[in-house]
Amino acid sequence: QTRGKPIRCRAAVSRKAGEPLVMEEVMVAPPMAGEVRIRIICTSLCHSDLTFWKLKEPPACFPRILGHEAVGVVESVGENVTEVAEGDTVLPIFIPDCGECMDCRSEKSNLCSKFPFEISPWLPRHKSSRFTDLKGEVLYHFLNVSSFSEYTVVDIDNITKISPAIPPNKACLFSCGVSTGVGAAWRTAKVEKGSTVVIFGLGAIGLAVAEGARLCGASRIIGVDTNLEKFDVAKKFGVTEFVNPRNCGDKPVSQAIVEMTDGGADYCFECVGFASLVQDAFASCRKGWGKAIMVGVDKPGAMLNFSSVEMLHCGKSVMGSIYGGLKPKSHIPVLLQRLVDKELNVDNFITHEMKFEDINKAFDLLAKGKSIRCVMWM
Ligand code: CXF
Ligand code: ZN
Repeated sequence: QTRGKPIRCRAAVSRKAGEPLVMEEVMVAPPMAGEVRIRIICTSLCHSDLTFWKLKEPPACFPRILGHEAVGVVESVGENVTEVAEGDTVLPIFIPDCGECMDCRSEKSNLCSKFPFEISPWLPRHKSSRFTDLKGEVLYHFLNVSSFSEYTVVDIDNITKISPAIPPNKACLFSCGVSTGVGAAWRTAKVEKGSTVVIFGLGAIGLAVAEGARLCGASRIIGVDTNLEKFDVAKKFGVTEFVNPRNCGDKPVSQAIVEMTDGGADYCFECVGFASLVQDAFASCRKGWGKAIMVGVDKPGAMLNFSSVEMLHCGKSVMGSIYGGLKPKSHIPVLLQRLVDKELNVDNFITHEMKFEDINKAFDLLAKGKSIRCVMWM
């Protein structure tokens, strides 16, 4: 019985920016009120883990346990937790869904105001860490999840219960990447049947947008990327046409897209994380109804630059999308049902699987752009 006691287990600790993670024994305290301690079954690597591993300035902090795409089993629950019980299979999800605040009660938002999203080193409710190393030094949390550990503690508002029948290597992808992209098409943009969609950046998130757009019945899915190798892969995800901005001659890429689409696309997604590309996405949208959706994460302080007259006269919109606009507790079960019904396909996202202890190899593969998703088994 481990309930109520600290657990000693293995974790991959990020001790210094950009340096290999250190596989070490750590102590994981029991969950406090409103928290859940979970045993991680498997975890995958998202580009945001890499971003915060490399980052030298705040909000970076070390030593930290990164990781936020995972699936696990509840080991024990803190006081006042009734929604899940020991043995339940759960997805930890970085954005909270308290179900009670004005935003969580609204269908229109996924931005909880009880625990506003922030990249904090602490668990949101008690503003403290459940991790220490064997010397007693505090290890910081990451994105409310910290899944690069055999056990972690997560707030109940960041937990979605799922069916144990779903293969864990597929389930874990819904913690972040797949949901972010599919949701951006389904919930944020609300792509309709017959739409023309343009995706800037064919990494994991862009490919997930393609899967979401396909699911919504888009007729044309145009992928934009400077890396030609991405095009072969993207075909498997339903991307029907390609544009390489370096092959557009003197034309800006948006002009090439406007010409291809006879006036502009219905929905254009920025999935790279360059503020300047949001302008290209916006310029590629059709006047009157086109929507540019920001999915990529640029550096803090990056600004968008639009002419106000152009904005006023064109009738287009720009939208931000975090976690694909999905409400974890109500929308993830819907997406997982579509996976079970074989409407949604995530097999092609999993390019690598390995043991958790090989995590530094997984970092290397993603940093070199050789993997889409690498699932690591505990
Ligand atoms: C991102 C979303 C925007 C802030 C940083 C983390 N989410 C997951 O990868
Ligand atoms: Zn992520």
